[in-house]
Amino acid sequence: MTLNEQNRLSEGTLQRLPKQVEQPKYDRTQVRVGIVHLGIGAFHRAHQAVYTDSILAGGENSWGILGVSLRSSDTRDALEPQDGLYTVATRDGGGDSFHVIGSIGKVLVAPEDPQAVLNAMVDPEVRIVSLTVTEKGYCYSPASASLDENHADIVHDLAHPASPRSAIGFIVEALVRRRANGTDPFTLLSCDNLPANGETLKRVVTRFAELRDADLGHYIRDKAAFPSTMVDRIVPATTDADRATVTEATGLADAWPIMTEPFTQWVVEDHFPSGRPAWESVGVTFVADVDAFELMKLRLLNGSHSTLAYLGYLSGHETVSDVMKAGGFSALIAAMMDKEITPTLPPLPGFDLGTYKAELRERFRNSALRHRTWQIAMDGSQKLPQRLLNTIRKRLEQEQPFDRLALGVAGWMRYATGVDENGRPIDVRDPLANEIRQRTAGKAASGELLEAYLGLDQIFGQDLPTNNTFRRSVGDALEMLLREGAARAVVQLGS
Ligand code: CS2
Repeated sequence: MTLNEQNRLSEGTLQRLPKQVEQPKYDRTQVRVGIVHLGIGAFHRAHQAVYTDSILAGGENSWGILGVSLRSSDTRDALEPQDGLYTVATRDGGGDSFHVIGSIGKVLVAPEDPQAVLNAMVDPEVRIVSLTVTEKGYCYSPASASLDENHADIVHDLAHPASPRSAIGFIVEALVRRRANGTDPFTLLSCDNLPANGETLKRVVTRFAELRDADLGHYIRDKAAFPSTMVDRIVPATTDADRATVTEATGLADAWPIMTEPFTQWVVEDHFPSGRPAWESVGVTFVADVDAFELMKLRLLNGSHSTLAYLGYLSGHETVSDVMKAGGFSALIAAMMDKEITPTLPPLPGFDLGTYKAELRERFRNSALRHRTWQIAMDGSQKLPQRLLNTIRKRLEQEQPFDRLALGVAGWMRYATGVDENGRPIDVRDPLANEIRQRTAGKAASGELLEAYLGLDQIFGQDLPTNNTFRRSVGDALEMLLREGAARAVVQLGS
């Protein structure tokens, strides 16, 4: 179906939705913006925007979301003609359900008009600025999680603070303007998959502020709140086939629907001095300290995901559910979770970890979701430390083996060389892709490749490259991958 006003999802066509499609039951014209969200991608629209839609439906109308794209105009171009409305399709073996979400009003594209974004962030009614800008959006060095002061966007934003490019630059400039107006800071809510994501955001934001002016650094450190969060929902990139499915089911064309799984979880540190929606009434868990939840999720879910993505891609599988069906993978992941990751996790009293892990593996098997290994494989240099390397550090401390985690790391090393097991090019998307290609060019032996990678201290830090146990374990795994191929290596380590 081609998109035109008559057949497209919008305020004007909502009444045509079949009754099994849920839709906003509140008056959207009465909703006021209370949250500015930076990085209005699919994950935010499947997660925080859905919880907030339920808040608006419950009558709290001062928590509408204004979305900001920091780079491309795609999301705005898709959602603006739809009055911000979009469909969330929830899929599993039991069939699909559809829900039109109305919590996002306007979407701004930062590079087109940075002042409009700053004006929105300065509005005293805005009490929360939330972020899903992915790991690389924090402009930090992944191993140390501290601001990369040489990052091109940071250099730019320090030189031109009034017209920033990075999320960090926008946040600090907006806080400066609020302070000048006598408006309290907003609460900063990181919803990215980083350990201690609130602390990390605070570290990079205050460092950036300090570089602008020492007093500003103190002000932000003392006055702004940065609660940490654990976010979880699997959200594959939307395809044209997904658009067709949604159009057929709802009768209305949607330029950017979201496909996701039934599972959703959000655990948040309860520290919002300027107020927050009653998200606990719509399924969000508020806790005093989110760290143990975050480590559990990053190491078990994301660590397994990345391992499945690299080794699965190299074995020729397109989606995570295909990988889970292939020989040895399910056993590898189960053994990695139970034997290597679980002993590194801090205790979570009352939490049933066994059920959590079994559910995770079921979620990976959801074949109604076509979650591509290539999608998860992106940005490995930014993901590896918190997903696999910190777990390995803990295993080293415990003097315990970590062969499967090492195979995951070796899988990334093999993948990021940019050539697959049949000699075909891999489209490696990673901020360090070029540097890696240059370092590894012409190196075929596992020892040489390992050396080339371990020189990347922004990923491996100072400690791992000089640790003999680490070198041996990852070196052996890489050697096995190069000799046997990923599919056979997985079978060998899968018990
Ligand atoms: C995935 C995550 O793309 C990736 O790297 O591991 O996006 C994952 O699907 C989410 O964290 C699930 O909550």
